[in-house]
Amino acid sequence: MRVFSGIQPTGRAHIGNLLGAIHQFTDLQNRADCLFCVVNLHALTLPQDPAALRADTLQMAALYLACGIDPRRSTVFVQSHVAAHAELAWLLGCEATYGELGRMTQFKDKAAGRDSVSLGLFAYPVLMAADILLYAATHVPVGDDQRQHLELTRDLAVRFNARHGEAFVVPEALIGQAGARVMSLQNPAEKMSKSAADPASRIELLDGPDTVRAKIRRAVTDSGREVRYDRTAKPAVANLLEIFSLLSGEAIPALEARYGDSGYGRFKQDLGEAVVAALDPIQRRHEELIRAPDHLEAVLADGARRAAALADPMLRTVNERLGLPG
Ligand code: ATP
Ligand code: LTN
Repeated sequence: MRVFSGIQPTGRAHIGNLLGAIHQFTDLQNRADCLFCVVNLHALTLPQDPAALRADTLQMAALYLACGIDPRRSTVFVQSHVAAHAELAWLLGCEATYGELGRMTQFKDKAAGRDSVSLGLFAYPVLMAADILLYAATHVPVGDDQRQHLELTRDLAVRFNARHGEAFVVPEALIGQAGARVMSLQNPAEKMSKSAADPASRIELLDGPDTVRAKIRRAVTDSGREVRYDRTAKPAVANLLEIFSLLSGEAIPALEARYGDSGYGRFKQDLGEAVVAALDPIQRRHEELIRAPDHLEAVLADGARRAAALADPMLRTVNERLGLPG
């Protein structure tokens, strides 16, 4: 079992990234060969400030470690340190079609309302396919929003193998059940997202205790005052219950039993404290890693070496299949 996944270093990671993606990563590293990447080339698909991107890249790598990814067990690296990602993306881009890329819902969402859309934003899923296929990954843990990109990755692998000869492993998505789709605190019909304009819509992993408490207090709830898990009738409360359960380890029925009739006030207050308690150790470890960046930089340099040692032979095979001289 070879696992690959990536998170963009744009803005601040939030509890959706933690519950949908990173919790799966820390679980998988105990039973699979894992690579976890900070996908900074993907971040360039939307305008970025260079100094902020540099800082956010290190911050995201520090968060991986702070959340429990162990660099002795997993390979942790930065996408732009391994040139093979961009090279394979070009080659796969020659297999992908305009029609299939235009059908990607993430592209349609991110392109909507912009008067100019870059080739990079359009080709985003091709670079993602390159990330995965380079390492012959068998499994890709992601949140529910990445399902369509994984299907495209599989299609590209199958198409390349059929046209040019066997080169790629066809990967499977690993989408957890609980936590795969944490919703916005301000609009339970939208997923919690780094790029949403309103910071009150998400709890960032580095939000201080008072910010966390205030965001939970301000989170929208549904009509009525009963704390009950019902995704259709009570989507906002159901989302808060899921977050509470996943971060505290208590089952949802136990939470319903405790808070069912006591109104939203006490429920939100205790949820705020549960989130603060879950984030505290992550923030302490993150702070230590950022304060002494030598360790982090050494981890990333070693990660890039290990990743390149796997990627380079795959790129040679692909070049060979396509008739590119070695
Ligand atoms: P944006 O919303 O700006 O596109 P993002 O918050 O989705 O950014 P990514 O780096 O694109 O962040 O996602 C990293 C991982 O976190 C992916 O596996 C993604 O599926 C997962 N993820 C993102 N948002 C959520 C969410 N609300 N619930 C569960 N998982 C999520
Ligand atoms: N598109 C992903 C981030 C990403 C990724 C990957 C995830 C880029 N490359 C490879 C898994 C495997 C997202 O979450 N928005």
